[in-house]
Amino acid sequence: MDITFEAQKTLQRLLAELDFSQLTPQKKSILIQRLTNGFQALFNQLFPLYGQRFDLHYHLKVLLQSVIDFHKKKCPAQIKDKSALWFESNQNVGIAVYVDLLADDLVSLIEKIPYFEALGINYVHLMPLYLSPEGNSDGGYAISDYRTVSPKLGTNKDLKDLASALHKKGIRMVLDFVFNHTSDEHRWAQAAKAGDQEYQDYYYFMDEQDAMEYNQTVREIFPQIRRGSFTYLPELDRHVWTTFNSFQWDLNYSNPAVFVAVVEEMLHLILNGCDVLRLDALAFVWKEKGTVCENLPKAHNLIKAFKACLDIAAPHVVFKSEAIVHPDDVNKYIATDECTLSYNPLMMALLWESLATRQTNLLYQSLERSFQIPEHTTWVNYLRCHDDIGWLWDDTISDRLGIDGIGHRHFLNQFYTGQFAGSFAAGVPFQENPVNGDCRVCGTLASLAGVENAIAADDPLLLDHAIKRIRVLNGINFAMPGIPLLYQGDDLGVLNNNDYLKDPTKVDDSRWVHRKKLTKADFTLAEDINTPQGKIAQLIREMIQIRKANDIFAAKSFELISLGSEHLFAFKRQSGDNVLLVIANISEHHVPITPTLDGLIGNKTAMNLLNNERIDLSSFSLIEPLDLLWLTKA
Ligand code: OTU
Repeated sequence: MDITFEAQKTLQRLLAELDFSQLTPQKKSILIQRLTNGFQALFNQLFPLYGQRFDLHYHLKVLLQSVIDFHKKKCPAQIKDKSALWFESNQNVGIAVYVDLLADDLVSLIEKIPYFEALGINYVHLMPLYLSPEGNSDGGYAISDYRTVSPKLGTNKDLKDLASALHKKGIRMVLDFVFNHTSDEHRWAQAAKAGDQEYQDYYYFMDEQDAMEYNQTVREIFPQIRRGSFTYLPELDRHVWTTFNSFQWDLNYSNPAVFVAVVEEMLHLILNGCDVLRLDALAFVWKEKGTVCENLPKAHNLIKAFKACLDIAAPHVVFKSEAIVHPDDVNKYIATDECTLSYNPLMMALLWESLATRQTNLLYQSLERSFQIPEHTTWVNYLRCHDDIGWLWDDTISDRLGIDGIGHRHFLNQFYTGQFAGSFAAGVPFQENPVNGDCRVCGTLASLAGVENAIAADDPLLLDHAIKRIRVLNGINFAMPGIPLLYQGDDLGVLNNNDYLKDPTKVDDSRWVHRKKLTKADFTLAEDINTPQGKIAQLIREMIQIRKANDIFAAKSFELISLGSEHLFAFKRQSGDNVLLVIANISEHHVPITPTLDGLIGNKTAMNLLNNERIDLSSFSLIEPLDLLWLTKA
């Protein structure tokens, strides 16, 4: 079969059947142009998924009609900067916030825009804000209606107004696209529960035997909530696939009607005015019996098909991948025809790993293998987010370094939950697996880096170290190629918060320890430079300003540099004659460097951008404890 010929033939037939009326002639011609350019890519991805379906033509017609109808609707004012490669700029600095934890609702969040501006933020990820079940909704990741904003946060109009207000200030809005599952209160799930066969086919309903077979090869994500990946529905005597909580039902993408329906929901999200869609839990979207049901090749066909729809319907929007999986699998989602942006969970986890071990070998070796991604795609670099930290690295690399993967992960969990003698960290375990002992870690940046324990011990040296650790981590994060992403409260040095233990809907989910309602007091504390919080807030603000003021932070050429010590991490960025050499000492000791730096910088003197000090490189050979340098030519 000639797939190009088939695609063109199908498109010609569809164009004759589709209803373009009500579109202005200009919109119609743009859309036909995009369809002509983009249909092949869509067809190429859908054919392997649904080519055997007798009704594929019907589904394609419904799909494209939805794209046409989308163009009849009005979007909020777009951002002025129309550069297609905006994500490569050093002006980008992001933050992830819960609407009701930073403000109260969408209307009051508009009042926080000056705070974003003062911090230098131009990319705001609003955590899920759609209608979701009362009580536990997995922090909003169980969606009951993609088209309706949660009434607790406001109205759809409020969200559009917020998008316009952000855009006016040059700030991009990021929304979640939670397409692996819906809540069990979504109208599709309700219909399925009521016995509607059409909607039961939207999910994975099966008998016990089948569920047991799948469970044999599928990883457990929330083992403390429930064993296995299924939830029994007594009223139907069926098991439904629930990778996460029992109220989050996985969508069945082997059914083309689900793909089409979810594209329609995606277009509704875009009507709110977002610039980036964060693809939640994308590793799980395709399932096949006898496999791990994660990162399967057809998951990529499916995501590329969504992307092809996006390119036809709303090419100004890009996808961000949220794959918290093996690094090789993380990278497979990153491509100009799949996800333009991706979280960088490998660097995040290994920065914490190196702080604990005071060794950077695993970080170096892992980034050497995985940091390079295709041209015109970008990492989103972060230190903390709303989720736990999982120790995901490639074990062939740790093996090569003589590190036992299982033992080392156990050590890291002990270390970051403060059970390892001498640990500086005050984290909390998350989802300990009773069978294999797996566990992840929660906590705010400040608490994990040692601020909480240092304050409790009233020890100025420990506190100094903790703040320097935060400086080192941020200094790497803000200087690596990619978009640095802050997590709400970490810019204010907020500590862990135990209020969730009193809330029955949150007590079983320790991620709430780092999801604190930010109060006036948190902001006031961060304004006082004599407090640890004030020092943290200031160092982060300064780094952002320096990053934005120097084009070198947009340089594409990137190289990891070894300075001859396992306690150091260094890298170099270069653009023409312009050089940035970043050196971080992740230990509490003075560390000598073996090579002289003038060769690396291409000059006898350097300037440390962080304090404007000139350094004579011929005599510079010692890095201070937990120090961080951003060196350029003086
Ligand atoms: C995501 O994370 C979200 O970030 C979580 O907040 C949600 O609970 C979850 O999906 C369900 O919507 O298991 O612990 O990549 O690690 O997708 C976090 C695999 C999660 C998972 C990730 C998921």
